[in-house]
Amino acid sequence: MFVTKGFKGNRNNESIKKRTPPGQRVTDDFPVLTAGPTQQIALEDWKFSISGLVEKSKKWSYQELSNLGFQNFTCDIHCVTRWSKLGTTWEGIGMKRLLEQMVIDKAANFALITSYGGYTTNLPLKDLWEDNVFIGLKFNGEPLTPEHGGPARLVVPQVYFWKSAKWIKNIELISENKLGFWEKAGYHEYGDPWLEQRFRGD
Ligand SMILES: Nc1nc2c(c(=O)[nH]1)N[C@H]1C(S)=C(S)[C@@H](COP(=O)(O)O)O[C@H]1N2
Ligand SMILES: [Mo]
Repeated sequence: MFVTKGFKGNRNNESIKKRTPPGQRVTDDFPVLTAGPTQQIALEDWKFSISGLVEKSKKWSYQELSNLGFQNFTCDIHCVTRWSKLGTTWEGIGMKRLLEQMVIDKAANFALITSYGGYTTNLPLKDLWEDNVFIGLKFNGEPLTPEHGGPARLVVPQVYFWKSAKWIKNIELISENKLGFWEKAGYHEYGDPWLEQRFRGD
C-alpha cells in the first residue's frame, strides 16, 4: 500500500491525487521561499491595517486580534514552484471578520496587499471574503516563525502560495487591479492552481 510519511490512515493515494493540482508534487516539508531578507518583527510592533476605499481605515495589533478569539483553519497550499503541502493546520483570524468591521465603498473591486519589507501582491477583493482566507498567527499550534511570516501572514489557499503575503502589514482596497511583486515580474495576475495560472497569459 502506498503511504506518504506524515499522512494518517484515511488519506490514501487516490485522495492525495484528487487534492493535488496539475503539475504539483506533494511534500511533507515546509520549504521557505522569500524574495529578500526574513523580516524580524517583535509581536508588540506588528500592526495590520485595512485602508483605501473604506469609510475609515482600521488598524489592529496582535493583542487586538487575539482578543477577537483565534479560529482553527486547515488548508492545502500550492506553491508555483510545484510543491504542495496538504492539510496544513493554523490558528488565526478569518479575513471576513475584519472586512465585516469596515464600511467598504462600492467602487472597491481589488486589493493590494503590502508586507513589512515591501513585498506586495494583488487579489480581487471577493477572494478575501472566502471563508478559508485568514491571517495566520499560529502554525501547528506554535507561534508562526519569522521565516514563514511570523508574527502574522495572510493565507489564501485558493490561489498559488505567493499570494499568501508573509509579515502582512496592510490591505488597500482599490477600484482598478494593481500588480504586486511577482505579478509585475510576469507571474499570473490571479494564480488559480487548478487552472495552472502560473504566468501572465496562462
Ligand atoms: N512578504 C513576503 N511574502 C511572501 C513571499 C515573500 O518573498 N515575501 N514569498 C511568497 C512565496 S513565492 C511563497 S511560495 C510563500 C512561501 O511561504 P513559506 O516560506 O512560508 O513557505 O510565501 C509568499 N509570501
Ligand atoms: Mo512561491
